[in-house]
Amino acid sequence: MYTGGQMTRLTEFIIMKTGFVNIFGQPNAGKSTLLNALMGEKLAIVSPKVQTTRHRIKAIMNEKDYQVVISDTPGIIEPRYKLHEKMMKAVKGALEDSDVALLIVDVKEDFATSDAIFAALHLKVPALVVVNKIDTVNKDRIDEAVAYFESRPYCKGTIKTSASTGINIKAFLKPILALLPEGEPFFTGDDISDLPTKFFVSEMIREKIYELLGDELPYHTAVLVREFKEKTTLVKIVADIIVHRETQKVIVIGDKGSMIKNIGSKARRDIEEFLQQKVFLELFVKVKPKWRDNELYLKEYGY
Ligand SMILES: Nc1nc2c(ncn2[C@@H]2O[C@H](COP(=O)(O)OP(=O)(O)OP(=O)(O)O)[C@@H](O)[C@H]2O)c(=O)[nH]1
Ligand SMILES: [Mg+2]
Repeated sequence: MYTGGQMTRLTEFIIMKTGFVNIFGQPNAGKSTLLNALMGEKLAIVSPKVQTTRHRIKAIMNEKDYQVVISDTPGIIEPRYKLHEKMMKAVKGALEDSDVALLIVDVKEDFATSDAIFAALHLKVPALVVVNKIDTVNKDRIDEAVAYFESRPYCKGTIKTSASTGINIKAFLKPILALLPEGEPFFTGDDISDLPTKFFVSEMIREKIYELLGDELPYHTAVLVREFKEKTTLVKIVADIIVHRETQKVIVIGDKGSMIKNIGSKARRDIEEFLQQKVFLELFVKVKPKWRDNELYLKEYGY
């Protein structure tokens, strides 16, 4: 019996572990830091303030034997503005297409609050609890977290990690890959995200606002990239920083423009690193009262 033809064909099948692995948790638990650590690249902005991430950010991890589409999501909160509702819609979207859920907790924080949030997700897919920030506590506290979450009905296992001090990616992915189905890759080519460059540029500017401006102001701010032009020697970018009130505009501009200059030069450095190109960045500040509750503005700013 001749089987040669079939055998050749069989080797063409790509059998790999594939699926959507989505990260959920309270604000500030380290979701974006974890995504960046797994990707080995800064795709999601990070800050010590809560509610930094406002979108679902999909990133694609490609290896010979797996394709994991991993998503960062906004921290789970009770919505107070339309903007928050959009953020929670992004969480819901990620819940719906998860193959595996990564439920992340800051090991320093009280476990019951995260537990209530995770239970309320009513997950239909297997979940692993990521016990994060283990660099900040002693071993007893880590053991306590593991024992607590392993007793919860939604939890298939725990992963202890410190997303900000370095991750062993292979070891981290092992229990996740074990839960993923086999199939064909969802994405071909070598894109590492489904989001456009403009999105990452506006996020890098927003990150500097979180870093440099006081408590409330970042939450009243959006960034809109109005122009993105690739010239021969550099990329010209024009962006608006949107605030609610004139008084906030004054703060963002700063004394003789010192604050906006600082935001601009810090953001420019990150954007140049990201694009691997020289950047000319021009920033403007615009006042749009109550933009967080205005459908039209929210849409315009990418929410
Ligand atoms: N010490 C320590 N800090 C961490 C670790 N992971 C994250 N952080 C810090 O925790 C803060 C919040 O991290 P993010 O990644 O922005 O948290 P997030 O869950 O994405 O927050 P939101 O987007 O607001 O929901 C930042 O200051 C991080 O540097 C960790 O493993 N150890
Ligand atoms: Mg985040």
